[in-house]
This record gives sequence, C-alpha cells and structure tokens, in this order.
Amino acid sequence: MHVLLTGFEPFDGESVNPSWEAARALEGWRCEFAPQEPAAVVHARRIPCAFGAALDALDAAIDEVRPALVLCIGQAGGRSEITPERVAINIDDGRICDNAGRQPIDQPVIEGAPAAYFSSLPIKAMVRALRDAGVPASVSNSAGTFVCNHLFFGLMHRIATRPVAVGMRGGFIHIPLLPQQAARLPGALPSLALDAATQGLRIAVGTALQVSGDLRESGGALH
Ligand code: PCA
Repeated sequence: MHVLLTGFEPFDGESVNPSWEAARALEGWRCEFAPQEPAAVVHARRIPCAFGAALDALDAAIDEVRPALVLCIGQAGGRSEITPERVAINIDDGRICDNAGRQPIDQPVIEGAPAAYFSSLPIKAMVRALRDAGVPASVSNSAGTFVCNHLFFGLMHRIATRPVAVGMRGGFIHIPLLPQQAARLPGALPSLALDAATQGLRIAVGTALQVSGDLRESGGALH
C-alpha cells in the first residue's frame, strides 16, 4: 500500500516551508500499522505554491504513486498546533500573490463543483493520538482560501469524481512554522520543532491507516 505525503515549497518570502521539510523527512518511511498487513510506504512530493500548478503536481503524483491514502501538508503561520482540517471550500481568494504572481479573488477552485467537501481523514482520532503522544493538536474548521485550501479542495474533488482517485482517502493538515522562521519576529509567532512536526506526521499517517471511521469527541471551536 502506498501513501502520498505532499508538502509545499516556500512562499511569501520564506526560504523554507515546514510542510516540505517534515514530508521529505518521511520519504520512504515504512509504516507497520498492522502486523499482518504489508507495510505502507510513504512517498513525499513537493508541490508548487501556485494556484493551478499545485493541482497539476498533485495529479502527476497520484498517477505515479497510486496511493490509497493522501495527506497534503501546509504551513500555517500563527498556529501553535498541528491542525487536521475538517473542510475544503470551493473558493480561491488570495490575501497575497502565489509564487507565480497570481492573486485570484473570489473565484471557484473548480467551476460547477460543490461548495465544499469534508476531509475523509479521521481528524478527531488524529488529534487524540497526537495529544496522547505529547504533540499539540486541534481540529481546524478552516483551511483558509489560499493555495492550501485550493489543493485540499482539488484533492477531495478528484476523490469524488475521478476513477483513478475514487476509493482513496485524503485530506489536509496544517502545521506551525519552524523555530528558525519564528525567530525572525521575536515574541510574535508560535513554532514547532521539525522533529515534533515529523513525528506528528508519522502519527497522523499511522492513525489514518488504522482508524476506518472516526472518534466522536469534541473538537469544536466557537469561531
Ligand atoms: N501554506 C499556504 C500555502 C502553502 C503553505 O504551505 C496556505 O495555507 O494556503
């Protein structure tokens, strides 16, 4: 069984993106999630931080890897926890330009597609497993409207509509900045060390492989 783990290239003037640093640390990792099952092998792929091109790269990776599970990872500056995303929405609305200089405003990710898709990852079970392992985590109810949500929405639309992707399980996880990024604005931004982020992704992959439904416990937010 194959697992596709994507991370983004740096954007917004950064020289590093924790999502790619953590994903690439897991390239080739064999997750022994059940003793009787063959190990699941992780394939890490880097995604351009650009509307449209991100989905082309996702398609190429899915065609090549033929994964049963896809976890797309992105950087969320300002967040202090690993946050599995609940929902992708059909809107591109850039606060900044992407790496190709494009800034779509209030455009659908995919014309004619539904307003939103839910993640098919066990987001509550992931949060529980992460917390139990000492990694800070919470469910997030918004992946924003930039390239991360764009990729997440495109992934879920492919799972819903494309023969090559039907039956795949997939979703999106945002992770905090690395300490080296937060160190440039002292006192202003939370961060998570690369080892903790990488361990968090191991736990997220393992949980997604082991848990077929999801836990029913509070992960809500007031806003
Ligand atoms: N984070 C951005 C895009 C790429 C990334 O890592 C986002 O949250 O949309």
